[in-house]
Amino acid sequence: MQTSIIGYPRVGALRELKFASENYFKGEISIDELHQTGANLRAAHWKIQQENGIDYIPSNDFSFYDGLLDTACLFNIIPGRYQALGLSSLETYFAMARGYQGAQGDVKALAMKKWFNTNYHYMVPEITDSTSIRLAGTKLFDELLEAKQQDIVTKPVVIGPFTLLKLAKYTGVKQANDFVHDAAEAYAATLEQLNELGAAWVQLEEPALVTDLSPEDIALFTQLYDRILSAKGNVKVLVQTYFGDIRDCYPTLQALPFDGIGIDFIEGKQSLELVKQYGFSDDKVLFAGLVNGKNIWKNQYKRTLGVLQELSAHVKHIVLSSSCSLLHVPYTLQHETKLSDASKRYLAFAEEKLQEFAHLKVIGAQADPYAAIRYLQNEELFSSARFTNNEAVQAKAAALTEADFTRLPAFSERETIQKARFNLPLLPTTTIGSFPQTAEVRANRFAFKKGEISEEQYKQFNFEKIAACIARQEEIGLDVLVHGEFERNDMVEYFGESLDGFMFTEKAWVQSYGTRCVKPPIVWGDISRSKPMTVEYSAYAKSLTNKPLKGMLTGPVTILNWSFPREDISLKDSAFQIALAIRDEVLDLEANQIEIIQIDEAALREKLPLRKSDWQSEYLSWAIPAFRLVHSGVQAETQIHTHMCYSQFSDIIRDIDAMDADVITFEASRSDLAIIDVINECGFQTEVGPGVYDIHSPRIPSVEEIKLGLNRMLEKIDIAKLWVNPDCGLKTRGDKETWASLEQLVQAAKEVRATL
Ligand code: THG
Ligand code: ZN
Repeated sequence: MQTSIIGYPRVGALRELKFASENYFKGEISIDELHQTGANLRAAHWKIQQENGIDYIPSNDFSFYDGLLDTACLFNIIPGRYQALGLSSLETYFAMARGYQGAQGDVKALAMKKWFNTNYHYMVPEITDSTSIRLAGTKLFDELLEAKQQDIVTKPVVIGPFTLLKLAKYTGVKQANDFVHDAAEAYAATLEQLNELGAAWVQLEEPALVTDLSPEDIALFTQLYDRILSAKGNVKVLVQTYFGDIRDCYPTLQALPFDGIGIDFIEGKQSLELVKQYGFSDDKVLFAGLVNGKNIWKNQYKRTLGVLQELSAHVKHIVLSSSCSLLHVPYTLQHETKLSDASKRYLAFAEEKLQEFAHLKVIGAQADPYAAIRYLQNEELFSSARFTNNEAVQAKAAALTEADFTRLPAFSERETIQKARFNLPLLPTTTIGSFPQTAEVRANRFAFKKGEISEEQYKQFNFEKIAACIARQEEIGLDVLVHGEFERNDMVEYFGESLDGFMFTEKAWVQSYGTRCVKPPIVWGDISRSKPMTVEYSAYAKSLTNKPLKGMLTGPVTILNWSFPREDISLKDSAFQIALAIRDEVLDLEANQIEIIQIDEAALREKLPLRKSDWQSEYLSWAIPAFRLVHSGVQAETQIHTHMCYSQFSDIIRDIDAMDADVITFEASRSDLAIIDVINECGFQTEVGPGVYDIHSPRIPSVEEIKLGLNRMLEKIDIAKLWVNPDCGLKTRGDKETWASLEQLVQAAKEVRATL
C-alpha cells in the first residue's frame, strides 16, 4: 500500500518561520537569511516524510505566508497597486499579504478570509478587469527541483483553477467565467513545464468541490479541466478534494481523464456511499483520505482498515492519504514536556501521523493485518477508557429542560427594564473588551509562567494595568467600561486553561494566518468549572468605577470551535457542558455586581457547515441553544452582550436574533454595511453595535468619518438600538493609537447626539 500527504505544516516545530519572517519585517535579518530558514524547513519536512516511507511527498506546500497567495502570484494575479510599488517579487508578495507603507508608496493588504471550515485564513486574490492570468512564477518548479537535489521525489501541489476562481474577488465587471480561458491556459502551461522537468504527479487542490455546486459551477469546472488535462503529457494529475464529500460532482470527476482523485473519508459523510454507488474507474487511483488532518487523536487502525477493505471491493488502485493538509495540526509531541505519557499515547500531531502511515503500511503488508502487532497495540489503546468522565456534569446535562434555554422575561420587557436601570445616553459608547497587549503585559505573563515572579507580583501588575485602564476610559468618557483583559493570552486558551476537562500544550502551535499562530486547547473529558475564572479581575475593575462594567467571557461555541474536540461524544454534548460551566461564571459575575456581561461568540459563524442542508440539523440546532443556556439564568436587569467577528451573517440573521442577547457588537468597518440593511429588513430585536472604525491599522480615524458612518447607520437602525464601538482586536494595537482613536470615537458620538 502506498501513502500520500496532502500538505505539511510550515511554520516550523518551534515556529522558526514565524520568527524569521517577523525579524525580516523588522529589518533585523536579511532576505537571504529568511530564504535559508525556508530552505531548512522544507528540507526537514521532506526528510521526515521520506523517513516514514511516504510515497507521495508534497512540494510547494511550503509558503512564506499563504498558499492561495502563492497561487495568485504564480499566475500573475497581482493588482496594479502592488506592482506599481516596483518591489522585488518576494517584497511585492509581502506587500499583498501585509500592506506596505514606505518609500515606494502606501497600500493596504489584500482581504483575508477563513479557509472553508477551518481556523486558517487565506488571502483573497483580487482579479480586476485588466488582470492577465498567465504562468508567471517559478516557485512550484523551484521547489520540485530543490527536493530533487536532495534526492527526494515530490508531488508538486498547487491550488486548482476552480477553487482559485471561486475564492477570488472580482473588482470590475468581469467575473469568473471571463477568466476561464486564460486560467485554463495558465494551468496547461504549468503541466507542460512540469512535464519538461520530469514530474511524475501533480496535485491540483480543489476543496471548493465539497461545497454546494450549481450546474454552472460544474460547467465551469469541466470547461477548465477539458483544456488543462489535454496538456498533461506524462504527468499524472491528482485532483485533490478535502473538508467534505463531492456529491455534486462525483460522476463528473470520474468522467474526466484525471489519473487520481483525492477524497476525504473523514469529513465526507457520503464519500463511501458515492464510491459504492458509482464505482471507481480502474484507470484512476483513489487517494483515500483516512488519516484525519484536522484532529490530534491517534488514528484507529480498525476503522481505517475497515474502510480500505470496503473500498477495495470497488476500487482497483488505492493510496492511503491524509484527509486534508496537516497544516491544521501542530508539529510534534516531542516538545511537550508537561503532558503525561498516559495522555500522549492517544495523541498524534503531524510527525506522529507520519508514523501512523508507516505503521499502516506495515500492517497492510501482512497476510493477516488484524494479527499485526502494531494493529493489536492500536486496538488496545482504543478499547481502554480514554476521556475523563464527570458524572455530575453528565447528570446536569441530562436533566436540562426547555426552561433552561429560555430567558425570562422576554426581550422587549427586559429592554425597558435595562434602559431604566442604566440610564445611558443615546448611542452609548463601549469597546469589545481587550486593550493593547503591550510588550510589558506579555513580559509579565511570561515571567510568571517561567516562575521568575510570584503569583502576587503577577497579579499586582495586572491590577495596576486595570486601574490605569479604567481611569483612562472614564477620562475619555466611554459609557460602558471593560477591565482590559491583561491577564489573558488568547480568549479561548485562557478559558481552556481555567476549566477542568481541557488539556493544554506548550508548543502545539497551529498557523492561523501568515506569521500568526494559535494554540488550541484539547478537550480531554467532561468539562466543568471548579472555581470562578474571571470574577476577581472584573470585580476589582468594578470597584474602581461607578459606570457599568462589562464582564468578559468567551461563549461555548467559540471555545469548542477553537479547540480540538474529543471524538467520542457529539459536539452538541461538549458545547452544552461548556455552556453549563460558563453559565456558572455568568451567575457569579452577576452576584458580584457586574451588571453587564459580554459572552463572545467570535467564531459562531465560521463553523457553519459548508453545505446549506446541514446548517440547521448539524449546527445551529445546538449552537444557538448552547448560547441561550449560558445566559438564561440572569435577572431581567442584567444586560447580556455578545460579539461576533466577521459580520457575514446575513443568511443566519434570525438565528443570531434567536440567541436572545440584549446587545450584539460585530466587526463591520471593513464590510460594506450590507448587514445594516438586513438588520433593518428582518425586524432584528437585539440592540446592535457595528464597529465604526477598523482597528487593523495604526491609522487614527477622524471624528468626521466616524460621524459619517454613524449617520449612515442611523438611516437604517433605530436610534434606541444603536451602540457605538470600534471593531474587535485592540489587543493587537499599541497604546497610543488606541486611546487617540477612542477619543475620536467618543467625540463623534457626542457630536451626533447633539444634533438629535
Ligand atoms: N483566538 C483563537 N482563534 C482565532 C482568533 C483568536 N482565530 C481567528 C482569529 N482570532 C485569528 N486571529 C489571530 C490573531 C492574532 C494571533 C493569532 C490569531 C496572534 N498569535 C500570537 C502569535 O502568533 O504571535 C500568539 C499569541 C500568544 O503568544 O499566545 O497574535 O483570537 N483561538
Ligand atoms: Zn471580533
